[in-house]
Amino acid sequence: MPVQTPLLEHGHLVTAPLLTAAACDDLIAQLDTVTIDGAGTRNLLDLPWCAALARRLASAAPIAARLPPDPACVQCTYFEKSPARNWLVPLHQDLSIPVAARVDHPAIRGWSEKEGLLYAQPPAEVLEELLAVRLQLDEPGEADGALRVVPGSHRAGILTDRDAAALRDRTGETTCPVPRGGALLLRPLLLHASSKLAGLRPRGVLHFLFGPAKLPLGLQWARTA
Ligand SMILES: O=C(O)CCC(=O)C(=O)O
Repeated sequence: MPVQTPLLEHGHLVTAPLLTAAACDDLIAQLDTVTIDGAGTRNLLDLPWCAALARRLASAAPIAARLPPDPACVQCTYFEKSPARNWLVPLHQDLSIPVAARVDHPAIRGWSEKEGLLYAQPPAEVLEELLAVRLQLDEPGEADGALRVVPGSHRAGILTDRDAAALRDRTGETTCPVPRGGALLLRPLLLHASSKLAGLRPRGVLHFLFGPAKLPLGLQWARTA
């Protein structure tokens, strides 16, 4: 029986550590060999260690209980903030998914290409089935640019920028500190934002996206693990 609360209610949930500090150190060492342009890189699922980690996370109890039947990991992005590579993201929902090929359907919009992969924006019903798992690799600092979310906003459908800001102003934001090796689970439609790092400690996050292995509307995932 899938567990939904409080994810169903608030759209986000922080787990206890799923990985040890030594396992986080190993991942940081692996990531040192990956080229990162800008805020992060999106195509990590091609790497065998990353696909293996995705499968391990999918079987961890707090995550397994919240995945759809027949789940697949469909993307892994590394987001790194450090004093040398500092950035912020304004309030948004994650609307784009990586797909194998273009499908002409009026309900599918926002076609784009990033790092050689094709992305589409499917309707809200498809996005509602997805779960993002953001694994915290570094010891969190006080001023580490943690994600801020607007609780419950994942139930409001796809929002315009204006409606998103109005909902944030009405509801308020919650900051989501995550322990090292723990994960922030969130629904991609949950409004989220993050500030620049204010301290000196880096913040590395592996952002996995899980969904049902099969997509509707003739869409196919670009890759799965
Ligand atoms: O890692 C962050 O601070 C924000 C990343 C982001 O924009 C996202 O997960 O959609």
